[in-house]
Amino acid sequence: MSKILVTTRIPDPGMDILAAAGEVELLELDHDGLAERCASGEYSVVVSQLRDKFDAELLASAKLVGISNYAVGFDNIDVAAATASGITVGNTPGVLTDSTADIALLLMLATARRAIESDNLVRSGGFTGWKPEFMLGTDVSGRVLGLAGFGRIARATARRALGFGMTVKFCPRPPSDREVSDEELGEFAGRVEHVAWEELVATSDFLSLHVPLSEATHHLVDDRVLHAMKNTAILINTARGPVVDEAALVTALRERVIAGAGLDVYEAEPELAPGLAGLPNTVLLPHVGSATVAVRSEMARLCAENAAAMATGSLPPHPVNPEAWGQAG
Ligand code: 8YV
Repeated sequence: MSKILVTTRIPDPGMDILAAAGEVELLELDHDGLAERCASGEYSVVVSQLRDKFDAELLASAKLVGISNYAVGFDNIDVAAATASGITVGNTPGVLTDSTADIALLLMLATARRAIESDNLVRSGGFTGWKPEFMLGTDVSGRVLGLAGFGRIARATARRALGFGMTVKFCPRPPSDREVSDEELGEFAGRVEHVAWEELVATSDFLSLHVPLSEATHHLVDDRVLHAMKNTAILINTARGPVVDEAALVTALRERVIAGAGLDVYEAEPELAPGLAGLPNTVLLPHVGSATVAVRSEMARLCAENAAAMATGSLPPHPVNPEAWGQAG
């Protein structure tokens, strides 16, 4: 039986499922090492994470049945190239929706109400007494939240924002658009407004990004878009760093083109664009959208179930490209 290669240890519920499915080898590898192992024919499945880049070259020489990504996103994998090589890709949808939407709200509130600045001030002894015009922030209630994207996490964010008394607008596939049926709107029919990307950018008090990273969304928020936003607006990114031109964002924040940003993801993660860390009008988190004990365990279970299925000859329960199944050379 060929082995399962795990590039980063996942929580125990997942490791247990993998161990029951076959021989598991845990190896942290750089890109060349990963390419070499994938081409070796020793492994049927790789359990990967975002750091592992499966580009077209690696995938063309890979002798694998499947890749099980420990993430809902799969922009680290060239899925078309995987499909061409008959390699099925699995992901972990659904289980991190609420935790990531929580982080979007946390970033909105923390940025608007200056939570980190306030916390630093108290800790450093700067709280010398209450004053009427001290640490004033921005309301969330009554403001417009613009959602770029309208998938699971955007909807969970909308649900929360409506609870905070916000007006919610969305553009389902920026920078272009697409139809959204009443059926797809579901519980949101009559409660959220579908607008064009340009309108979303120009009218949002909070612009929150919920799009996958692709060629179409790379630098979706660039200098031009930042200048089209309100100068009182706050940008929230819990999606993928490269959706924002981070250097342009630093300039826009410094020059008060927009008022603030709450970020969980970065363009060259874990590196930050020069100047970003020094800006007071930002809240910066270390990619923790799915970081709760329960969610990471569930992700491990889904990821391991995908890997175990593929390693033992079945279509994974959460395939990204089911058409690749059974096509491995
Ligand atoms: C993970 C994520 O932290 O699921 C995703 O797409 O971005 C996060 O949940 C990360 O992917 C771990 O690999």
